[in-house]
Amino acid sequence: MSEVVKSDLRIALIPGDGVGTEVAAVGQAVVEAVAAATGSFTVEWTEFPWGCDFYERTGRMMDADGVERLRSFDAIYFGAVGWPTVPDHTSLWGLRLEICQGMDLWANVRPVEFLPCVRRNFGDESLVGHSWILVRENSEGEYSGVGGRNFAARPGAGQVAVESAMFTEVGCERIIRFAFELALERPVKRLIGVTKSNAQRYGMVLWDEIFERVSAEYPTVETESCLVDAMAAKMVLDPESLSVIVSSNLHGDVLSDLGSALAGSLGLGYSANLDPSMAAPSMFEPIHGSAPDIAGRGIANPFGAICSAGLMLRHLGHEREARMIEEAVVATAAASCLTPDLGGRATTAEVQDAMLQTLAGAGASRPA
Ligand code: GGG
Repeated sequence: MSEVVKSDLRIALIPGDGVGTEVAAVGQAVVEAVAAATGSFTVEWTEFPWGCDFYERTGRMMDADGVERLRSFDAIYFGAVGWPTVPDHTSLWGLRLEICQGMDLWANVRPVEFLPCVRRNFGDESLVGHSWILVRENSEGEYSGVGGRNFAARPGAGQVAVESAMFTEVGCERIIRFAFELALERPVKRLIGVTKSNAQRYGMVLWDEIFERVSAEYPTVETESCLVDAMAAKMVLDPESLSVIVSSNLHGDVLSDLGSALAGSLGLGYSANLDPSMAAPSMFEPIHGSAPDIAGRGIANPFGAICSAGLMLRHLGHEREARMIEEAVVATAAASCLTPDLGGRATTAEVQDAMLQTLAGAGASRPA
């Protein structure tokens, strides 16, 4: 994912809703700490107040020209979307999907990592250091928005709703090829293509066929096609065997939540919504939502947001700085500085402090 090195970064910041605002602030502080420690880049942040509060005031989740305004940035750093006062389908379609589909950020990369000292209901210590990458198709499939409702005047007896999944050859091929390229970079060159093509015999069979066709171009990558139900079971029963997984929009959404939960918490999951051509700015965010149950209590897990910031720096060409963030996260976890969802007692602010201290030390010990 490493591309052009830019040393004066212009980042659009969209904290969004609930804990999104809390963890995005930590990610921002971590990026600033890396910039200070290395002197290798500066960041100009432009914050947008979009989200459910904005909706309550304006009737929109973001400004009408929001997508066009975002285009001029190098990247977008996002918190979370959703709040009980706004229907979930309104908030999601009005902001996150509006941005991803509006700019065709078609590759959603969602790593899962097993960190030290984290309380997990699953697996043992041998999983620490292991990682998977879930590659989620991010522009079409079940989230194409094709469908409608009718007969609203017949409530309780005759309403009809149709929700169609749309799979295009271009959409399937580009994400599958992207996943193969990613698998090539991994120590274990293994890729699983996920569908439900026994039950859904059009789009998902097209996906399977394209997966098989593209696989012929990557003879060094070991492949397997797996039904999504079997994939969920494999993640639980055979976690060591997995490397890269590629799936449709809905399946990737679900499997990445499962992956993060298996690794210890949804708060760990991080992601990049990429336009691999770099024509549009890519968007980086933790995979979790706004968590209204813990919002405002100062205990949200910031690791997902922090690691998303690391992915953002890597995407903008700052590989060394991305590694600094990843190493500081592992060190913070290894020191058991963990929020309650991971079995610890630390607050969000304490995790931030530990990260900043580690990064300052890493900067001080770096040769000039
Ligand atoms: N930071 C990610 C976020 O806010 N996710 C909320 C959500 O419901 N996402 C659904 C999706 O990823 O499609």
